[in-house]
Amino acid sequence: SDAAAAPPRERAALHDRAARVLETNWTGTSTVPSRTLYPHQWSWDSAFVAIGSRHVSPLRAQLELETLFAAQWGDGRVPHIVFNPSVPLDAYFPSPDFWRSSASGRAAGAPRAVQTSGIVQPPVHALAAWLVHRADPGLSRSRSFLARIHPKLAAWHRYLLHRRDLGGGGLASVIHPWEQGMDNSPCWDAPLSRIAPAPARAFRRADLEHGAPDDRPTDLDYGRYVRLATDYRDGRYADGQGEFAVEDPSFNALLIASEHALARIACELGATGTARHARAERLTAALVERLWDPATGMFFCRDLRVTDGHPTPRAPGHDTSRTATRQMSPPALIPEYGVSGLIPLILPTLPRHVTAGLLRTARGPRFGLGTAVRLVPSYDLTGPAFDPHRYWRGPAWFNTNWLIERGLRLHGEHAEAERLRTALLGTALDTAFAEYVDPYTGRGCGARGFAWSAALALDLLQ
Ligand code: 9WN
Repeated sequence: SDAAAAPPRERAALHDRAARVLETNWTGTSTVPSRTLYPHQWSWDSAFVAIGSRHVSPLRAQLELETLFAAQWGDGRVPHIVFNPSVPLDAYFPSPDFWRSSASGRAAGAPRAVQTSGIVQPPVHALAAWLVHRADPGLSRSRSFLARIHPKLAAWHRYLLHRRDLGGGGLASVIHPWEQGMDNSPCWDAPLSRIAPAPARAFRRADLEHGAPDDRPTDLDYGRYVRLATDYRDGRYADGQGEFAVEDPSFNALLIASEHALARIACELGATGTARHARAERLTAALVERLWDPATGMFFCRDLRVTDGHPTPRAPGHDTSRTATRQMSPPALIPEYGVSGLIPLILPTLPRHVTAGLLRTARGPRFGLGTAVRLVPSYDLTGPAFDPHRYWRGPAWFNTNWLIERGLRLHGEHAEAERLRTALLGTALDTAFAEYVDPYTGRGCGARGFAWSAALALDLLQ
């Protein structure tokens, strides 16, 4: 169907159905990504949900972010999951008894009142907060929404830029694939291959009760996810010591977009945004310097634990790790074309040759934008690991396509943005807001009634 160009009645139907998904997934204080597969609050999901729910209830959108930030740790990190205590422990793995945030996270300032995970997710929150404010500035001012959330957002960014600059080049690193949000992307295959998996008997996968095994990460992936998370927890969530450390283009592009949003928030609060904008500029330069490959026209992930093809010795601690990695020769870019490498398109001040190169890559055979596919895939259509149904190894996702649509519009590619918007809305309606879809056919995979699919469709309808 062609919902964007559709008559008002179909647009109204799409609006109502999307709003109903958000209503169904609302718990009273936040929104679950899926009632079956993900029954707690997820960090970047909540940011995308707020971006959409602001069109239905600006108050709810504010509460969504406030609930998440109520679980912020003392060191500034925003946990990737905030657990709902009324959900049974076995409904999702890893559960609160795995993370043990209030015990193992004490040194890092984990909250006492709520149970959370100890890793993070992409920092879309300042961008979301700014968009939520703009949906109803009167309500926002009357609740001092920005004034209350601004210091928390600032602490969150401070954590990422100081504690997570593990490469010493100014960018934030992720220390687990779950942090970047594209769990089993082929970009992680090389760095994950060095991780000894936890034995299968050490955990029970609750996801397989709701998702088809062929659409989900493998047991071997899970063994490695569990190993990394266990080591981080047992190290009391101190940063800089783990065997996995990657600088990712999408994670950092979202951080930069959020820095720009924080600048606007600061201005709205009567301060100056100049320093923030300047920092966003410096980060953009670092992103290009460290992750851009001019020869291929793509941003790649940088594996900080490899130098010239050889694993580097593990850094003993945070401060020393910065000096240690700086003295070594530059670590390796991972030559896998994940959609993460296209997300910097959302940045307003990329050098013109970079934007042009990215657009060429997006329209080329690897991503098929405007030619081969309905929606942009999560991974290289021509790559050996491509699988149109397996999670982040090929399927198209609504959040990444929403970001690319935004990037296209930002760079003046209006016709292409409009085509993508139309395809996104049609696919959302046809699949009942699937979690992800086959990029060629648009057939739905994973959960239905997935919150960010509905929320971002609502946003695109405006
Ligand atoms: C692990 C909630 C989350 C998303 C991620 C997506 C998936 C979790 C999982 O679901 O990850 O965090 O159990 O697979 O990959 O992007 O935030 O929707």
